[in-house]
This record gives sequence, C-alpha cells and structure tokens, in this order.
Amino acid sequence: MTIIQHIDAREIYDSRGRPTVEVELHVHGCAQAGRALVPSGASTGRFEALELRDGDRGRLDGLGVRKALTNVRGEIAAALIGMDALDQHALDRRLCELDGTPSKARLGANAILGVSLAAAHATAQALRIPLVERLEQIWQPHAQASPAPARLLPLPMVNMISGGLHAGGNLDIQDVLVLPVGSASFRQAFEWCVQVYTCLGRTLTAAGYEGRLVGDEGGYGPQLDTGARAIELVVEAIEAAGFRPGGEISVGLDVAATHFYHDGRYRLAMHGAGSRRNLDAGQLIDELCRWVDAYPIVSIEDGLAVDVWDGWRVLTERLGERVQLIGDDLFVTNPARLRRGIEANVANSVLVKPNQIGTLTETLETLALAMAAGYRPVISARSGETEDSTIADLAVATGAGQIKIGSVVRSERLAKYNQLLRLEETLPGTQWIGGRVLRG
Ligand code: 2PG
Ligand code: MG
Repeated sequence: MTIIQHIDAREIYDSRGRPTVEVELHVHGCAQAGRALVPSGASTGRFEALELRDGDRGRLDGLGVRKALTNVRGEIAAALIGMDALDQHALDRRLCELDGTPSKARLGANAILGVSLAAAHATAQALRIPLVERLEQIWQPHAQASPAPARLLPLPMVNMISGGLHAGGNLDIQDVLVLPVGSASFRQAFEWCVQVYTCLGRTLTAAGYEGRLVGDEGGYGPQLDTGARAIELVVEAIEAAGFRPGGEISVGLDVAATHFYHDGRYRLAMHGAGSRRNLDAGQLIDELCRWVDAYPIVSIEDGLAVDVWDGWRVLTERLGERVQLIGDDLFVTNPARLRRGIEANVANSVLVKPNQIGTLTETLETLALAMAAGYRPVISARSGETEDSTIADLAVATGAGQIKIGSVVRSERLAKYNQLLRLEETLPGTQWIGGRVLRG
C-alpha cells in the first residue's frame, strides 16, 4: 500500500519570489500524492547542506531549480520507486547514499528534502492519519532518548524587528523577538504577540520611525542605529500592549553575528555616526552581557560567528546559566557539529531547520541528540518560506518545545501558526508548558 510508485517535482516560488522545489510523491493504494515545498534561507550558514541552483545567469539571476527537478525526476525517482515509503529511515539513508557527498551537493539538499518530506506526507495519507501522527510514528525510535512530553505545543519566539540580511542591512542584528513566556496556552501566546506587534507599529510611528515597512519575515524594518535601540522599542511595545516585560513577555535576539564578522572583527554600526565600531569577540560578549543586564532577554541566537569555538565557549561560560544560547549557523542542524558543541560545552540550545541538513531522519537525529544532552531544540522556518506547514506538525510530534516562524503577518508564516492553533484545538492530549520550557 505504501510502495513508491511515482515521484514528480515542479519549480514553484517562495515568499521572496525566488524559485524553489515542490515534490509530489505517489504511493500505491493512495490516489492523492504527498506534497512538500522546500524553504530557503538568506543568512545561510557556511556549513549548511547545499541548495542546488541552476546558476544560469540568463534566467532568474541563476536561482532556478531545474537541475534539482531533473535530479528528483531522474536519478532519485529511479532509485526510490519500488521502495516502501513507510520505512522513512531506509528511504532517507538511500537518498544520502545516492548523493554520496557530505553536503548533498551533487543532487541538492532542496531536491532531497522535498522527497524526504513528501514521503512522510504520502504515507500519512495512505494510512489515513494526520501528518502529525505520522511524524510521531517516524519520531518514535528517536523519542526513547528524549525526556520531552508528548504532544507539546511549542512556545513561539516571534520576530518584531528585523535587520541584517532580512531587512536591507538597516540594523546589524537580524531579529529582535518576543517570547510570551507567561501565557496559558498557544492561542493566548500568539494573541499576545499580535497585540505587541500592533503596538510596536504605533510605537515606531510615534517615535518618528517607519512603522509599516517590514522585512522578509514580516518583522518591522525601521532604520535604527543600534541593536540596543531596537530592543528598547520592543520593550516599550510590550509595555504599551499592557504586559510586564520579563514577566508575561520576554525578549529574544538572533544576532546572526557571522553576517557582520569580517577578518576576525565584528563590525557594528555606531550610534549617530557614519563609521562603524570594530569589536573583537570579547567586546561583543561584553556588549551582549550589558544587554542581558539591561533588558529582559532570555534567548540569544548566534551571538558570535560560526566556527569561533573559543569565543563561543567564553560566551557560554558568561551567559549560559542565565540565557538560552542558540546555535544556528554554528550547528546547522548537523548532528556531527552539534556533537562537537556538546563536547566543547558550547551553547545550550540548537536551531533545527530541516533544509539545513536535508532529510527528515537527520533532522530527527539532531533533535534527539539535543534533547538527550539537555540542549533545548527550537524548530525554525527560513526567511524564504512557502505555505507548507510541516514544521508546525513536526514541532508537536517531537515535543521540541519551541518554534521560530518569523513575525505574525504574511501568510507563509501564518500557515504554520494557524496549523498550531488547529492542532491545539483538535489534537487530543496536547500539552502546554509555555515559558517553563526555558527552565527545563
Ligand atoms: C535564521 C533564519 C530564520 P535564514 O537566521 O535563524 O530567521 O534566517 O532562513 O535567512 O537563515
Ligand atoms: Mg539564525
């Protein structure tokens, strides 16, 4: 019933209007195909699995994905047709072997992930169960190692102000986010974030900034001089919405430091001046510590650049007890890189993006590894997204505990939030631990 019969792919477009891969996978005994749409990052980590682009300058700036489609329809389909899609692990292993490179550079991680996720969708349909239940089945062998409660609705960290590569470089740090740590349900958590977002628009306009233009993930993109100013404005908006900063709603940052790191220095804009400050790792850590002292910050992602392991160790020593330190570009959802981080006592949390590694099985391995080591996983969307909402189901199926999807506007974001609202309401036995996830 779940033997793979046919695999097809098409070029579709993501939320930035860039081409991306959609895969449809058919199994015997189910008329409807399983479908998956692949997202795409802008602030991509150097060690991510490779997204195969055509590189043909004459078409769509070389961003076309026709080569990836050819790989899906040709080599991948030939290898997978006749396999049982129910054995997700065997299927993903076959995909990795077929590619044969450590970064999936030959067939493309976009081609491979599309097939891997489409198989999960196809088997859910063939078994006539919701995707979340199918993902629970696939997660089961990994779950033994994890202490996570089942069917946990994730605490969202929600983008309010965007900078870095997501908003035209108007601000050094990439995201200032809010975490509704005091909310009593996912629905309430999301509602609170919407209230803060609405107030922030007004706060920005009242302070003389542009309060309507948004970055790639829907966060506001005002022209601000410093990260501290962005954090202050978000704290003001939390208060204006009637919440206690650090009580009901806390703040998170994605510094995305790799993207302003050049020749061993962090080049930060300077308040009110055209020139830049050149900080070394120690000085940037000092700055982050000052921010943590001054503002209700509970989570910092990519506080330092990728591969400055010594700096990361110092950052972890200084802030690891007080703050969630997430490795995104640092770990790139790669079990081997995460293992290195765990052994070196670096960070205490990992961002999990399926397209950074390229298969569902490897994504689950990273999740299980993190949970077993007490590193908190945060499932994450990309800055270039689609209407595919698989990561919402994935977060609930694995009990990951946290999710980062972007802001509260733009339908590629809402597709996931709305799916979480649906799951909270309709899936039996869901749990909510809210901000307690940050202490676990
Ligand atoms: C990040 C992600 C999502 P991108 O840095 O965490 O916000 O951005 O998809 O551009 O890598
Ligand atoms: Mg990041």
